[in-house]
Amino acid sequence: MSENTTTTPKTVTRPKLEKPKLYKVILYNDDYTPREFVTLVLRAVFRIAEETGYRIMMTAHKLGSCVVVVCSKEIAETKVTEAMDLAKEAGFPMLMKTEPED
Ligand code: TYC
Repeated sequence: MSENTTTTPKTVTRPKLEKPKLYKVILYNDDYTPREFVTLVLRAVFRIAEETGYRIMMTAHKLGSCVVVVCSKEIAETKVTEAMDLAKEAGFPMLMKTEPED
């Protein structure tokens, strides 16, 4: 048999790349934050159009909570901090939380 045969590998191994985890931003209803303020914050912080923001706000108002966006952990946490800082400054108890997507 020849000494200089070349062999082709039968299998190719690729390193498994972890899919980045996604996080939900959830808006919770309360009895004190004005509807207009919630809609305004959704527009200012999440760049959500007024009509969509109104629908998200009304869903939280009626059902108790609503998913605002799904994004990376870092963006979700930054946006929640920005939104809740605005609420705190204005003296409203508006609550948002991040939660890993299942
Ligand atoms: N429930 C509030 C009101 O009637 C409005 C509201 C909606 C507050 C959604 C928070 O996440 C919220 N003024």
